[in-house]
Amino acid sequence: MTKVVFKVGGSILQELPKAFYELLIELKEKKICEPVIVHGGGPEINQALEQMNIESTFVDGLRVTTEEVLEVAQMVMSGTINKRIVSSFQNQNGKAIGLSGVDGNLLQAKQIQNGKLGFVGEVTKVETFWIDMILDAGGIPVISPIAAGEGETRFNINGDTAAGAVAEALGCKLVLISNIPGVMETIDQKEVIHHHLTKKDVEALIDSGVIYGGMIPKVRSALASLQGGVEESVILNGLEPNDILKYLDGEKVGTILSE
Ligand code: X2W
Repeated sequence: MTKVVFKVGGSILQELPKAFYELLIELKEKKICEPVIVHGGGPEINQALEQMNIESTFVDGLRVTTEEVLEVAQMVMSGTINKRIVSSFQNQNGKAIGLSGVDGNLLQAKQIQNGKLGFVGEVTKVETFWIDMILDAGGIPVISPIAAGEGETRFNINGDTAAGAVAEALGCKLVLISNIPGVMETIDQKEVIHHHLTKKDVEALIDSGVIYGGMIPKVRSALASLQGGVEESVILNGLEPNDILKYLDGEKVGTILSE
């Protein structure tokens, strides 16, 4: 059965309807595809750091990760958020297994930018064995983007690049779950969706102001997933789970992004 990686970012998590989890369980049960979840958690890490009075800064969208920040990122993503997603699946009678990239060396990583960002890494290897094992046993893997480095080192990985790396390793599609139908543009007072954009198109649309505000981080995150190594990723609306079904049926929904 074909696998599909679904990236669920921290900002959409609270909004996802029960129907989203139901649909993914159904896709698996009906053997339409094997869902694999990779999640983020940026906003909740921010909140936790604030509560603990720990400062955190970003360079080009990546969180500068000190040892202290890493512990909080791991706590929030591999603990709270990962288990919340697992519970949401299980609440709909799905079988979900949560794990972080550290478990079984699922995601192996090395430091980037000579340590300028602290414990921020890029994925060098994905032990797909564990993912396949869970899938074969009838489970839905739910993966948090903390990765294993040399020895006991762990790295904080951007959720989108982690999802891209997992999709690349599995040789499968990557769906970025969003709360918009895709990249929209108003032409002749009508909202149209751009169904296919390259990296260049995206930059041009940002420059011309068509892609603006909250849409910028969304497309940038889609581009970041391409850096994870996947050939193309698609932005779909998680608030309309039927869009996922339509996409898998080959219908034109959402926005496909490619190099
Ligand atoms: C991210 C990981 C979480 C993430 C962070 O610490 O915020 C880095 O920036 P979203 O919700 O998918 O944005 N890691 C290195 O990517 O969360």
